[in-house]
Amino acid sequence: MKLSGSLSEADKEKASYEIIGVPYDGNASKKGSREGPKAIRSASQRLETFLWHKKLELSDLLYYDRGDMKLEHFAKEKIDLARKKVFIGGDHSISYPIVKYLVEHGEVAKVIAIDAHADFRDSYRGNKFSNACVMRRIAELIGFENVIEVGVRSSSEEEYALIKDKDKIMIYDAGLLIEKGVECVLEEIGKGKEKTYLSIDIDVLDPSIAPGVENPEPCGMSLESLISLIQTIIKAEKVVASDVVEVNPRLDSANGITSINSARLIFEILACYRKSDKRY
Ligand SMILES: [Mn+2]
Repeated sequence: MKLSGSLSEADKEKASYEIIGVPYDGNASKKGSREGPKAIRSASQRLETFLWHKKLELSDLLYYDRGDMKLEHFAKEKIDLARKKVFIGGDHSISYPIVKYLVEHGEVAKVIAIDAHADFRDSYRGNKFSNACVMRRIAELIGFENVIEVGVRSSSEEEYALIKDKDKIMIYDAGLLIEKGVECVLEEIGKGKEKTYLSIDIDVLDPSIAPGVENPEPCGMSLESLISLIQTIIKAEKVVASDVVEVNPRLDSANGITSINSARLIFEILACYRKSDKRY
């Protein structure tokens, strides 16, 4: 099953954007996010392909869902870099090999993470590549000054001590977004010309609307605020790829609301790509 609105196999050459599932949860403590891509594709079928608020038909966005990729392929295979991408996780650890691949191919120099958690542990339960360490590994790879975290409302004291230094990591935490509104990120975002990767951990949403996650964190964002934040970022930055990670269907409510909200979020990302695309 493809994401709703995807071009058919026969028409894939027309695609401006590409969807890739990464069904991997090897670095999560609670397994199940490997089922995320399948659940999100299935949930997307339950939504209309006409986005009412934008008066936009999804099939007009010209994207192709190429199916799933194994994580190890990011080290071995050649990935077509001509099209902007959305990766569907998978636990958050998938962002590191993807970013590493894109950095090594000159496609990414900056990473913006939208997440309830800082994910800045050096190691978690003996695993340096745990989903709890992913932003630390990315910061070590691209430089701490090239990482921006948005929506954070949880970390250990040790992580906080490391990242509170403003010269190291720019953070717009959950409190700041509520106090100043999501547009406050424009103080920092959109100033450079670097190609950017946007990583979205679905647990940034409030657990009441995204219960299907490994680490639900109270007092999260509304879907409307998150969409508005993503629109602000994609309008201002040169975002070449995004991911939506940490959807765990095994922990979701019976109506699959976490997958439904994630499918909708992916539609919104694609619509933002199209809007910021000078070809249209
Ligand atoms: Mn998280």
